[in-house]
Amino acid sequence: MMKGLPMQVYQENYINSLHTELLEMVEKYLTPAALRYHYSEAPLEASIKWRPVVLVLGNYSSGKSALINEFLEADIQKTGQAPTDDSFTILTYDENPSPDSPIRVTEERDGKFLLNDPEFPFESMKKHGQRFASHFRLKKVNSPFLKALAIIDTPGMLDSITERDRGYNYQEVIGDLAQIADLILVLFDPHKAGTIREAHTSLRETLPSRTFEDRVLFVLNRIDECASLNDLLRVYGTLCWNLSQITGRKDIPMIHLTYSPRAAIDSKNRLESDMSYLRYLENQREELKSAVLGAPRRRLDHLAAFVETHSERLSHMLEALVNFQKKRRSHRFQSFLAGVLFSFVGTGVVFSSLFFTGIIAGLDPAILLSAGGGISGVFFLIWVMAIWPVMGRRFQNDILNHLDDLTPLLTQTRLDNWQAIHEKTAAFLKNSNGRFSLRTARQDHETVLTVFQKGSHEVREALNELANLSVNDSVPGPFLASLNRESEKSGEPPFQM
Ligand SMILES: Nc1nc2c(ncn2[C@@H]2O[C@H](COP(=O)(O)OP(=O)(O)O)[C@@H](O)[C@H]2O)c(=O)[nH]1
Ligand SMILES: [Mg+2]
Repeated sequence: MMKGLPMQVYQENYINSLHTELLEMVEKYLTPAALRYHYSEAPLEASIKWRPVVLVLGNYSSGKSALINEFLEADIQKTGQAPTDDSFTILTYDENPSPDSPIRVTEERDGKFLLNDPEFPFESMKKHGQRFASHFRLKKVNSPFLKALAIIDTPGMLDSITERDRGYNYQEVIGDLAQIADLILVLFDPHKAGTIREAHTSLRETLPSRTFEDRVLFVLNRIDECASLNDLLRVYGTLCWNLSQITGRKDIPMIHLTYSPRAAIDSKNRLESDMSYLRYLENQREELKSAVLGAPRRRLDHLAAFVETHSERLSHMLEALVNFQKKRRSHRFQSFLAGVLFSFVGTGVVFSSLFFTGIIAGLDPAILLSAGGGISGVFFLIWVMAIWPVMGRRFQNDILNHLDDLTPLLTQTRLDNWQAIHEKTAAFLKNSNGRFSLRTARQDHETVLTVFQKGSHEVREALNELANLSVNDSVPGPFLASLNRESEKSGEPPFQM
């Protein structure tokens, strides 16, 4: 480690250089092949080269906007009891205002701008249409909290409103944003501690299963509205039960408990209830905050998983294409030979019939030879023009009908990968008519495979090293543990359940 550099700075530099390296790997080695074989329509890095992203989901009025305001330390997002804000808002940093100017929105951009500017990772979301575009915006804010990340505030999920009423497919939008996001907060409030099926389904469907657990954080918000500790525990229990019903798992995911003091100030029932338990949970907001601030670190994991997934899939696709091209080549060679044979046999048949009818008896051998050459040429031409293309088409259809035979699919991982690229492979073979260079495909396969085998390995080692460096990392502890830690500080007996 470099001497004289504070650990924090060293870590930041390490994260930055690893980030740059990973992006370069994608840009230099994966994207050219991905574009060439239509694995992807846009450069692969388009969705991941922007800043780390934190996506905030939850029911309407679960306090998403209020919590974000809490993080930003200013009233940037509108809050209110009724469904107040039906927009997706990207909150990102603006460093231009002088450091001592109050935290505020310094610039606003609308959806059309966001969806068309390649600087942002949202171009692929144009497909969600006009109605979505008009519910999509960006705010630049000079809050230090946003220095290294962007937050996406979302409209709440509404059980009563159908997809059609929104005018765009909410679940698909959430799915696309979730793929860009490095951290996803899913918020609940004590009043509706169970209605998150909509979010969960779209997250489950869009996030690779191995990243779901690392990327999603559950938050029980507005806990100041519980009348007592008992009430809080009841709500917590309900939420755990509902989560396990939805996730289908018995183990309970970690749930952060928090509330927004800014919003709680004007809460009515505050005086009537026994709020003493709240002070044990104050640290939860700080933990949540540092988990959110840890998004750049998560971005690295996200990137590493991204490189791993895409290099693995792309190399599988290339393996199939190389095998296809090899088969096509030997098929073409065989049909060429068949063509030669066909013209020889044809010429032989013509000659022998002419010979037996006596037409060519006594002709000069030189004339016979050139006539033979001409006839076999005509036969070969017939072959090339009429029969060869038919055989080629049959070969192509055969392959397309038995695409699974192109590569061995012996393990579940290979089966899963194949599922993800099967259609792309078929489409590429169909559109290119099988005309692509075997040499280039081989080289591309080698490059992508090296990225998958060596690159991913090196990245994982680097990430481990980074984990070992961690000072007081942002890994948040479970809520009861933090209760106990708090009581240790205050000298009071820890909670017993
Ligand atoms: N008491 C209390 N009220 C909150 C809290 N968070 C939000 N609210 C209030 O709940 C309402 C909905 O909050 P909002 O942030 O707009 O919810 P969103 O729809 O999820 O963005 C607003 O009236 C907020 O003032 C909280 O932690 N405690
Ligand atoms: Mg809101």
